[in-house]
Amino acid sequence: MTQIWVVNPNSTEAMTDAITRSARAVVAPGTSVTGITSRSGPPSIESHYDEAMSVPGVLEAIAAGEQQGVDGYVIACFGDPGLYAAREVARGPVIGIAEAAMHTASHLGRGFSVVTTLARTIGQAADLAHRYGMQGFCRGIHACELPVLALEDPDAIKVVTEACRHAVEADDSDAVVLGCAGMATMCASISAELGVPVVDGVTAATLTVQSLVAMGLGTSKRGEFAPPPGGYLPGG
Ligand code: 5HY
Repeated sequence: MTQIWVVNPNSTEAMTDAITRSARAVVAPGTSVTGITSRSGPPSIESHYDEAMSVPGVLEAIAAGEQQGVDGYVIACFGDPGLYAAREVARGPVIGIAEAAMHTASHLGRGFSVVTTLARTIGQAADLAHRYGMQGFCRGIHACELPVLALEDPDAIKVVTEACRHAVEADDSDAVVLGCAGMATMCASISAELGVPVVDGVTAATLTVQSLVAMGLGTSKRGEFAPPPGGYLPGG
């Protein structure tokens, strides 16, 4: 049995539940998905400050997973908070939803648009596209101007769908990357409505972890992602 932990860096349990359902819906028999809610992250992550505050909770979760022999991890927040630090802690693969969604979208067309929550996070998404070598594919980053926790409102899907429609037209893009874990449950509906591939990072990252584990691949411990030399981990 392959054991994947999907770590929600924010502390909102309802969001973890929705994220976990999305991940469980796509994994193969023989893979188990456990949703983990950060014990110390902010209720939602929508600024540099929130992101920094979320990192210790992510690392604590990864450290606990290592003690339980977890095979791989998803960091289920679009800023990929603590991704590289988590790789130092984990033996198996650790994949962020932004990196997974962008890489997946790059296989589906010449260019994609990212649709995120608040405009203030556009710079962070642009930094990530750069960090992952996705500048050549990322044609634009757009905000729907809904805060993360408002995505749970029944009307939110209409707002996000219209933002995606606008993004595809404005950028002349072939695919959309959803810029928040809270949009995971909207993915199929938006794709059907717009007629272009819409990529949710939660499912993309979960299946990437599953594939890497199936190939017997884990985080390289040769250099940068070797265990942290001080050995200090949050929570012990
Ligand atoms: C996320 N925040 O995926 C990010 C997205 C954002 O709490 N989960 C959060 O809005 O930047």
